[in-house]
Amino acid sequence: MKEKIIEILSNEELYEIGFAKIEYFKDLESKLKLQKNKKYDTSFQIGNIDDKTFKNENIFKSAIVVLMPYYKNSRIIDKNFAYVAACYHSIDYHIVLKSKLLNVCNFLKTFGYLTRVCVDDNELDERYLAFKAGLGFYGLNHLLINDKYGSFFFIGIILTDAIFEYDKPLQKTCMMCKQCIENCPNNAIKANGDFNGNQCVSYITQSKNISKADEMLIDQCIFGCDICSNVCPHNKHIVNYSREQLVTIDVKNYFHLSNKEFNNLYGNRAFAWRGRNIFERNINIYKQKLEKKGKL
Ligand code: B12
Repeated sequence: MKEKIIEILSNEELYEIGFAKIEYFKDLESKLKLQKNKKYDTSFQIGNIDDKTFKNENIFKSAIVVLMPYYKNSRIIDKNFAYVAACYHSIDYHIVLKSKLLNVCNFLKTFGYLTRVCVDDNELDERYLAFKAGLGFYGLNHLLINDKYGSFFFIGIILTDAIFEYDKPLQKTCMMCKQCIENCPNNAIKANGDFNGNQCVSYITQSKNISKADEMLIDQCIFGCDICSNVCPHNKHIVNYSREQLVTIDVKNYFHLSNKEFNNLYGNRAFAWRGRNIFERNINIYKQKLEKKGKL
């Protein structure tokens, strides 16, 4: 059955596949508790620690975990154009990756197995499940790193009650070069390895109410942040996937869009979930910066 699942996923151009056993993840529990006590959790996290660690009896026995790589060169040299972080350029990965996983679900259902598809919209700790499935190792920047794709990939998961032979986590760490710590613009990545999601510029660009100090952190990349990925040496020599449709915004000639216009233009992009107001607020913050410097 495992071979057939791998074959179905390969036909969808998904090649990094791992199988993890669902059980009570005690080592994760202690890490999540520390994170929570320090108030480093963001408002974007869903579910509680018991859900993430499968502490209670669960109908699912296994997680089939897949990685889908994305285009890594998001940066635009021309300062007159704002852009979004690498993972937001393509057609919404929630839609694309979920649809790629459906054939495996249909296959498992023919044997009477239960399935649930998860892509970034759930209570799971997806990075941890991918780690358990042997697909990568943790970086100091808290991203999961895969030997083939670096950290430029999305994670998709199928939970099922089918039982497999499981993969083992990699016994590896990142190079610990600390480039991510040194280059993080808001000190979100701590020297002791902690990560304060509330300080992450990616979170700030997506948040509704932000302070004047937060505004200072929004720059040419107006949605998400790739700094800790871009400086990571594990991302230097990886294959680049160039099937993306870049989102660039001509700041000088950008005019306010109606909700309908915004949805027509960007409704199928992953950043659209936060709505037009946040998108335009960030463009305006960047525009004002350019104007102040006399560069527009
Ligand atoms: C909320 C969220 C965010 C928040 C908070 C992120 C954070 N680090 O806390 C914000 C908005 C800031 C964010 C930003 C980004 N995100 Co995000 N995000 C999520 C989401 C929805 C939940 C993650 C979460 O809150 N986990 C709980 C926290 C506490 O756990 P954690 O950070 O994973 O780390 C815990 C464990 O993994 C464990 N752990 C850590 N190290 C180790 C080591 C060992 C050995 C072990 C055993 C365990 C362990 O302990 C940690 C607690 O301290 C996930 C999808 C999901 N459901 O998982 C995507 C997800 C993590 N994001 C993703 C992406 C792509 C991004 C961005 C790159 C987007 C961008 N360009 O702006 C940035 C990267 C920022 C960064 N350096 O992490 C990808 C990750 C891809 C990857 N290669 O790792 C995910 C998995 C979405 C997906 N399905 O593809 N994100």
